[in-house]
Amino acid sequence: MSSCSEIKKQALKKVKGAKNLKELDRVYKRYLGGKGEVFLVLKNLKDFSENKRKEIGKEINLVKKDIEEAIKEKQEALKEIAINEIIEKDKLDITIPGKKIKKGHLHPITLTLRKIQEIFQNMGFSIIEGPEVETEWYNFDALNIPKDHPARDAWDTFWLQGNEKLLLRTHTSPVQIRYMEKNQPPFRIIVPGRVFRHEATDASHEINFYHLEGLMIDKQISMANFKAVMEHFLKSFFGKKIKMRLRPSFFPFTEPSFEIDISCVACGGKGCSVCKKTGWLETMGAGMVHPNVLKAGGLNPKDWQGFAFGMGVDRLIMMKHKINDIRLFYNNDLRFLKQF
Ligand code: FA5
Repeated sequence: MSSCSEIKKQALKKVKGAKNLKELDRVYKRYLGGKGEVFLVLKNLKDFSENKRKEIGKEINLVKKDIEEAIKEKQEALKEIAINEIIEKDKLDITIPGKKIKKGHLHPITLTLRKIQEIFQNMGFSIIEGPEVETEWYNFDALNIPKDHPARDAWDTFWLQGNEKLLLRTHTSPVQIRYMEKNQPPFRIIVPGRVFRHEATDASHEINFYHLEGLMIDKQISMANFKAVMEHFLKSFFGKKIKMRLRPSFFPFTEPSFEIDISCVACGGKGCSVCKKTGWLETMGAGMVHPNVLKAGGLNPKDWQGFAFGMGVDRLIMMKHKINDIRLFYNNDLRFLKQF
């Protein structure tokens, strides 16, 4: 059995050297536990004479008290260290660069529609929408295309099953009539939207694509006004160097009618494979609104006149970005879409 002073010396040394609470607990058990060193001294007291018993008893109780105090003190210190370690581990380092969140972006058609809308809004045009499911009346009859008229052949139509009179609109022109019915001129509107045609798809034809219609009605709106509006639009969209020309054409809902061409964006008008050596690219149909259309919209052609136009948005983007297949817009191929 070690002497009391030896026990105290060893115990305090071990308390001091304990690196964590677990180690300290082991020290406690060794010296103050049920079968620890202090216990052994107390257990063996009976073997001593009364005087010696008193002396050792007093001494070992003091040793026990000192060890207890030293352990308590060390326990506090180790607890604080442990807490600081946890805080340090969980500490938020605001200087670490954040993780980049992968963001999607708008489809090229949406981006282009927004750009076109902005140009027309700056010229005072309002943006109007219409239904994609139309009646035969708005899509054809009201636009001066009566039943059995050969002009209907120009628009291969998806008729909705079970109802001969409903169809998926083949152009955004029906919104001309819908707007005239509810609004009194003067007005100028554009109508962006999805249209549908029952056609075989190829590099320049889709069955579902986008149109942007335009309509301006007032007392004295002329083709000169149209030319000015269109020239501003095309130069804003394609760039100042673009040249524009009007070419006679036919649409039942305009008289006179014309096609708008721009100088080829690929060769600048010299002639190449993109423009089929003509130097020109077709951008849209247009014309002065036919009196029958004004009448169908509830307006008197003697009081009002104006122009209308309709462009294929997909084809405009194809020209601008030199895209050679319209189907790329609808295939959801990220390699293509990420380029915009
Ligand atoms: C029309 O649809 C007329 N409503 C346009 C118009 C409005 C003329 C107002 C006069 C006044 P067209 O069928 O040509 O016109 O179509 C307009 C444009 O849509 C074309 O110039 C072309 O760029 C685009 N387009 C036509 N068919 C397809 C198709 N299958 N896929 C993609 N674009 C097409």
